[in-house]
Amino acid sequence: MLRPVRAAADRPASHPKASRPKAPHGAAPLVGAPRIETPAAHAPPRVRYRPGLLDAPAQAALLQAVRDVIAAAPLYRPAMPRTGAPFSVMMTNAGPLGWVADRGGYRYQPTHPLTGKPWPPIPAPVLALWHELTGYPAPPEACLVNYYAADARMGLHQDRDEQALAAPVLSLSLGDTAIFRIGGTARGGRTRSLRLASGDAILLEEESRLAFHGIDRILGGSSRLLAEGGRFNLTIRRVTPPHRAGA
Ligand code: MD3
Ligand code: FE
Repeated sequence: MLRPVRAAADRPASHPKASRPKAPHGAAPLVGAPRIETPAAHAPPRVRYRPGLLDAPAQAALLQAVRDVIAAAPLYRPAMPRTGAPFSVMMTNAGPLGWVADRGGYRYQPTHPLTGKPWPPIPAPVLALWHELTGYPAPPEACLVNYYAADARMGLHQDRDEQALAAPVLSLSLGDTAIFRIGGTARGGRTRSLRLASGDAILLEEESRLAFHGIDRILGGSSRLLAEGGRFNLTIRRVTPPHRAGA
């Protein structure tokens, strides 16, 4: 299974007003620290990180599966709700449900916003990795494919459009290395960063499931996997609670 780690390279709070004594938690309580905050709400959580999980043949097979998804459901550029400002990241999905963003908001829907067609099925190797790494008692419903050109970013956000918030989220990276940042469940707390390289997997569950996170930048040219350069990230999720097992 995945090994829980804490990443190096802790950073100070990006929000200047967020600095405050840490809430007591874990093995190192601070004497006299305030007891009002939810423990760890301002601290980056543990994440289960498996660097280099996928070897070169597995990365090549997963990349081909991503190409097949894009052939059926082309990458499109989402837009921010209300403002309509374009994302720098391009997206598509596989699975019965796909995550979309447009002026109308963020939501899951069964069809591609431009073609109107159902999303293609989640590729078999992705389903196998979900079951192997999560042990979750139901299949995923959404596999969001993000494509980052070298200048793309994703701002700090929480993923909370899913009803099945007790289910884990699995992320798989292909291509150029990304500088990933993760904080606590409260905006403005401490964050730390982690490099996500081609073939790495990260599993977000429990305390990390509602953590703020984002992609600060892509290290252009750091991988030769994609002929066009850039990075794919697959984010695999359960959206609706399963009927029998606990969601
Ligand atoms: C932490 N994607 O699609 S993957 C996203 O690299 C997203 O494309 C980033 O954040 C990417 O929503 C980060 C790692 C990840 C995925 C889901 C998470 C981290 C997460 C859900 C909760 C907490
Ligand atoms: Fe996210």
